[in-house]
Amino acid sequence: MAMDSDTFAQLLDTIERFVREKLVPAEARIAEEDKVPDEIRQGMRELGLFGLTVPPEYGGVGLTTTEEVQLFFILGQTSPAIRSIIGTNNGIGSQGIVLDGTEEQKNKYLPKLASGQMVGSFALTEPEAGSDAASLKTSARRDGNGYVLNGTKRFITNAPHAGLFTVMARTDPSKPGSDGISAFLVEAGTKGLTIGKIDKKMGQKGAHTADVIFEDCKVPGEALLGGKEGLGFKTAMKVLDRGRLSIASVCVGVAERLIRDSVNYALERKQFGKPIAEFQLIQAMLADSQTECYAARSMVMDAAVKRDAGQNVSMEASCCKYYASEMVGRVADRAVQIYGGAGYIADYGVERFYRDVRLFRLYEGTSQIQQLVIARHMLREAKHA
Ligand code: COS
Repeated sequence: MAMDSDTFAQLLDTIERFVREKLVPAEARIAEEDKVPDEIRQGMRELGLFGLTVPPEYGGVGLTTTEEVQLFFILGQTSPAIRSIIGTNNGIGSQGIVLDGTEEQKNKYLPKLASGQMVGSFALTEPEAGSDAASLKTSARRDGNGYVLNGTKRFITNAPHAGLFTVMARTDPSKPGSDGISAFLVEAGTKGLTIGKIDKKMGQKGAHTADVIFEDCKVPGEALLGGKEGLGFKTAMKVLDRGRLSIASVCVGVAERLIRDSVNYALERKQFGKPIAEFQLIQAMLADSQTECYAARSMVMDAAVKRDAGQNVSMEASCCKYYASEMVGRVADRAVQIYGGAGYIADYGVERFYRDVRLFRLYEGTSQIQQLVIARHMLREAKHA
């Protein structure tokens, strides 16, 4: 249920202040040290930011999708790595349980994820199964009342910090596609589960990914998400529908930040005897960024409203993720151009965003996968018309 508008406005106000006063000043240090300081994690816990999308009956804030995207328009206005700290608990690391978990699984894990006491992680990708997620090879062989997992998951966000993994594994080897896949809730520390070394990434320093390796990792029968085999792929796809909208809203937030910084820089920086903001070629870049960002924001709001009204927004979520992630790439590129030489120098921070936003076009489905999902929906609808 939506919050009353005053309470929600207050929440947005608090987040806006937190971003401005605590997060933006810490950006350079986080990138330098490749670590989000404990006091920021704690501040995020105190503000309830780990449980924004977890229903209130399990200790979360229970934001509607419309509220969530508005919040991320604001929380996105800082280094994406900071958002990533709470990203999995609000998105792919909790939503499988919210959507398809048994009551027991919800009661056991959601309060811990909502409070930030436990970090949730989503283990779908494998060395040889990225875009083609349904070809995953990690196996879950039945063993007595439980299962034994074997396989390697790759580039798993927040894996080094996670207390719980939603793991997609094949329970039925006779079915090579999506039907044979089930989802499991596997706790960190389970014998046979190890985490690889932290990946060295192009950007988003402070947010960590790593391999998650299962070697004869035995889990109890209760670890099967929803208590039913064969539903894991569908759960993953539903989780990604919401995740993609959320990523799109973060892209809008980052773009708004970069546009603001670009405008301020253009007003300050003087060349040929006047601020560069007075030159029409600079104005054209600002106008293009603003127009595209506004388009992405409107798309995200429209899809969120539709989702809250109970409509299937798989296609819209892909449209939003596709457009917004490509848009923020162009906005970041123009920001570097407006800053000129300074845009290439680390002290100004713009080059860091330029690298950070590159990931948005890759994770939770590449731009090409979004195109494919969009086109499939269009063709399916046309066939059924
Ligand atoms: N919601 C619910 N069910 C869905 C769904 C969705 N959004 N998308 C697909 N499904 C269902 C389909 O309806 C189908 O069910 P039936 O067999 O009962 O008809 C089943 O899942 C398989 O779907 P599909 O045939 O479309 O699967 P494909 O193997 O062709 O793959 C893509 C679909 C490519 C879209 C999928 O693999 C994908 O999204 N890949 C990218 C993965 C990704 O984002 N990885 C990022 C890592 S996670 S951070």
